[in-house]
Amino acid sequence: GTTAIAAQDNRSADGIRLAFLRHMRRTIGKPVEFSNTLDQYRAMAHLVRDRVMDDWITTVESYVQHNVRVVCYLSAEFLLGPHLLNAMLNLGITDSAEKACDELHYSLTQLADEEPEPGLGNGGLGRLAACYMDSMTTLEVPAVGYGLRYEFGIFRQEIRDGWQVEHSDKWLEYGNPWEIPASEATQHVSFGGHTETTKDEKTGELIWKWVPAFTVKGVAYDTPIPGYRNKQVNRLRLWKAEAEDSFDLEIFNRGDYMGAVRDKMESETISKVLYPPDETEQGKRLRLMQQYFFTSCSLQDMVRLHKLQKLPIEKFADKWSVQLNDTHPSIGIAELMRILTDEEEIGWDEAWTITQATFGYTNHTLLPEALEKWPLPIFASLLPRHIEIIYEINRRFLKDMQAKFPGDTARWARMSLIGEDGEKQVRMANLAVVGSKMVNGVAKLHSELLKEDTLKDFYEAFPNRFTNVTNGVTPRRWLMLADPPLTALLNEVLGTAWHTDLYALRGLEDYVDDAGFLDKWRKRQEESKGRLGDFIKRSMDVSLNPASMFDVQVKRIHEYKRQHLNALHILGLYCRIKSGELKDLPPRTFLFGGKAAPSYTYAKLMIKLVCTVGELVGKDPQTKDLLRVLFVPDYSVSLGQRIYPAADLSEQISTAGKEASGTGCMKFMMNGAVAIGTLDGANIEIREEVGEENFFLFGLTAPQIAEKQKAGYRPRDFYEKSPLLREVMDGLRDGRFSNGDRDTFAPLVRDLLEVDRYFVMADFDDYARAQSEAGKIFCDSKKWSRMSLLNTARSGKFSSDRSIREYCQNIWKINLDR
Ligand code: 26R
Repeated sequence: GTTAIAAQDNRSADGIRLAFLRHMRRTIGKPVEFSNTLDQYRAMAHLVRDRVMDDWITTVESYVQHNVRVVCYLSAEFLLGPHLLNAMLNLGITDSAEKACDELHYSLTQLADEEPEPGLGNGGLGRLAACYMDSMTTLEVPAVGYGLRYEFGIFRQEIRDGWQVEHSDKWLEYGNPWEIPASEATQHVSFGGHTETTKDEKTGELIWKWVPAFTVKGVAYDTPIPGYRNKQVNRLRLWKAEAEDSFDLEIFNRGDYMGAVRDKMESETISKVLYPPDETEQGKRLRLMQQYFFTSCSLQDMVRLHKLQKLPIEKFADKWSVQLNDTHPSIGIAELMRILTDEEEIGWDEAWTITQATFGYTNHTLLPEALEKWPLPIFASLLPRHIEIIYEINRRFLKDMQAKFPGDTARWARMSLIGEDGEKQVRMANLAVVGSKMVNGVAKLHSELLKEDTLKDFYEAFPNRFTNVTNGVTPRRWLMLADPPLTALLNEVLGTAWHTDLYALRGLEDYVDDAGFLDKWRKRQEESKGRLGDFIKRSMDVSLNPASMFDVQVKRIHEYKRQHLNALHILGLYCRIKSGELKDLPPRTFLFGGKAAPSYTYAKLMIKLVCTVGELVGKDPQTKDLLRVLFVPDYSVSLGQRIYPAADLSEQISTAGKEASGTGCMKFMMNGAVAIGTLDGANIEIREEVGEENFFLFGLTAPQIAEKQKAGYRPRDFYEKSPLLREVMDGLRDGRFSNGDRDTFAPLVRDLLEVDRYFVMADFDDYARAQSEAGKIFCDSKKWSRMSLLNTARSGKFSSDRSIREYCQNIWKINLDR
């Protein structure tokens, strides 16, 4: 009836244009002819939000009505990327919005470029959380994402003279139309102080009481997450820390103005800024405060909603399935125990059963330095009640282990929640495993290594608790939004089923021997490269050759990801061109992007190395038409959306056994890039899907690396054996590539020849071999297009829809065909 017509009009070009003009007047408050592009973006954002909100209301109503089981995805990071075009895509209003913009003489993409990116994450872990929110909503899984509303997200990166310089990210400066404060959800979180016990007069049982030193207020900000064309909207609830009373009037009246605001400032520090994952001890206390703050707010929120629906607290685990995105929220296990025993007065055993049934833990890293451990003094002073609870969990747990593995004291010590090597520490991964019903890794190899190595003792104690869910990425953002021309081509030949069933891309295989189609495929790829070229010309004033091979490595800068291996290989090409050994190689454009943790000196030196190589090959008349090396600054979600579609070759070259999964590899694959990579993380499964003939494999395997490590690895042996590697390393040491500067890279050269924790020297020759093979095949454009097409066609497995289905089936026990 009439509502249907209204809804229709809502989504038409006319409806959008009128709504735009209305928001320009009422929300922005400007005559439209005086508005600038930022105003226009904001007006557009508001009208799109209105349309998301309509669907939100109906979703919430249906959840309450059906008393559904809810997934709570707890994550310290959500790296969402820009909302505007994504929300339009999911609502299905992009065409109407484009038409409305045409009529108003605006460009929709220009408006969209005004949106500051919410960079509330560092890399893979945060971006995975964002992809999973998209898929959960698209699959109609009732879900809430819980995290922190950082005032400053990941720093903005500038490259000055080849070095990384960090600037603060003021993403909230001009307001954020995508969030709505939820005043009813405000929580209070305590810290510090001490605990007391009293005896219950009737039962004689001990009652524990926490007398905290101070309390901080948690204010909820909700961002609606729309599903793909299904009128479903889930909630991302991010907590902002505020002082309980933002202003102490009494102190103020006494004339102590600074004192009056100090309390407010200190409380607000908790959600001030995103932590980069670096190894320094600095700021540990604040990081723990962040983790407890958002986890406690989130669990209290669940309890509040549970009671609002008049459900018995004993049934908590039937209603809520809480997934821990790495150990960062794992303090939640002790917090739920505290709420159930201290506040709800449930007995320990029942509380423990509920807690264990509630949590699932996903591990995202095997690097020992990234496994979180808190020094006991810091932990106990901030969370005196929780440390008691953890000791009690540990006492009971170790008693079980003593029964299970009699006499094996070394094993008990390894499994204890409290580490005693040197200074006492709380081991968060151990707590997460002990307090969860399921534990998973993020790719097959990673999950195996967890069982064989990192969490071996726990696997032997609880074999049924361990499983794997290979990561995935959302094809809505990473294919449809990132590459509209490719999307149009796929729609033309396959229809639209692949939007929500990525395996349907297999249909492309029918065209793998169709010369006409392969030609179309190649042209489309060249156009993508042209679009990236235009952007780089505009933003960096550098011209790229779209006929050259685009060879891309974008990801966080880290030794284990080995951007320096890539750079050393380019130096190898440079040397071979200079010596006349290499003549007719296809021109290549090497693109790098990614941020280094501010305190990670080595990673910053790797950026400098890439930039130095770029300058060298770009200036030399003998190489400048054959090799181009560009470090694109400030890599982000939106930059990724521009880069993936333009890539020919995808660099996935981590040391085998170190990259838990990797997800960039999946975005490249969907967009038709061919990978060069090691047998690591998701690469293994990508190669399995696409076929070994469509993947450039090189390098030592994880078992070979482990063996070399045990036998005593000597990187210098590889340097001595390989003439090319020797030329490159000698050149680097002697300043041949850096205008005679022998100092800058001396630490890097020394490390690679003496230590080389990540086997760069050992893998160099084989990497160069695989690279030259890739170069040869690229010259045969038909063969290359075939490989590229098969990569897209066989990328179905790597949709985050598949991952979420597996979580529902194996971990959350949610039935998807309701
Ligand atoms: C403890 C603290 C210093 C810290 C360490 C590491 C904080 C954050 C991290 C980030 C880690 C956990 C991370 O991002 N891991 C990545 O997770 C991706 C999603 O599963 C994987 O694809 C990727 O391989 C892995 O490195």
